[in-house]
Amino acid sequence: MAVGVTPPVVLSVAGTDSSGGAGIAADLTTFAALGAYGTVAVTAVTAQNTTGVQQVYPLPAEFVAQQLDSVLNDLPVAAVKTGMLADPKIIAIVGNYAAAGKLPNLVIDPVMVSSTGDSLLDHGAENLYLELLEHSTTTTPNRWEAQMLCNAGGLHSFEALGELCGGCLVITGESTGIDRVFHNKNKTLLQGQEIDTSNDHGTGCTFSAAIASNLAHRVEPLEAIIKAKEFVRERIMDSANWNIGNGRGPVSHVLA
Ligand code: PXL
Repeated sequence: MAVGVTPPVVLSVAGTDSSGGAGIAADLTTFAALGAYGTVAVTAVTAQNTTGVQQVYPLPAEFVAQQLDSVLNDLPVAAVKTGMLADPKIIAIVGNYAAAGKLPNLVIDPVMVSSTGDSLLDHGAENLYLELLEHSTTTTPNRWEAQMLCNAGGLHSFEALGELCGGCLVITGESTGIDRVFHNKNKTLLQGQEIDTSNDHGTGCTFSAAIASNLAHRVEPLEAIIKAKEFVRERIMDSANWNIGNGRGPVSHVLA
């Protein structure tokens, strides 16, 4: 067997999902599938399954900071993605690290609600996200999250939100399978097809983790987004007929 080359390191700042489909589990498997080495700073532990979120236990913000220090002080992190940040103090901590330039190629998935409709962010914390977005390379809200961010910031259009973001803004799922990207005052529509499945638990996490992996491999942001969208489409197709749990099942991350 040939000796391997060192993979780029990606950091996931996100919550756990006991059902294994979203959050840290989705991120680490996606990083592995795309040839990146995954590290984590856990923000919250959730008790959930495919039918819903039963309980959320945010970790102390200082402990999230300690995990960030432990990873960043040793490993050569090439890209970072944030998922569920759970509470305002954790968003503020991540914002401080981003402002200090410690979070390279930052992909922000502004997680607010789960695919089952359960809240994953303290109410009122949306406006703290707006400061964090200035430091992002790519931000990946779905259209409801994009609307909540606009409402929190008194922004009257998705274009205005795009201008506030540091890099690309991708608004996912605006209509069947189509995503809209705002970048440098340009707008690009990414076409897609609707896939007939209820197995979509964790697709948002997989998408942002794939973008971060591609950025870590030095792919340019727009291309990183396009490739990630194709990756997610393939993964959803692969698990479209899986039967795991009674609710919205997970997507396949690594099996081909
Ligand atoms: O898909 C959003 C998300 C992110 N992070 C965690 C989650 C979920 C959805 O369930 O559980 C931990």
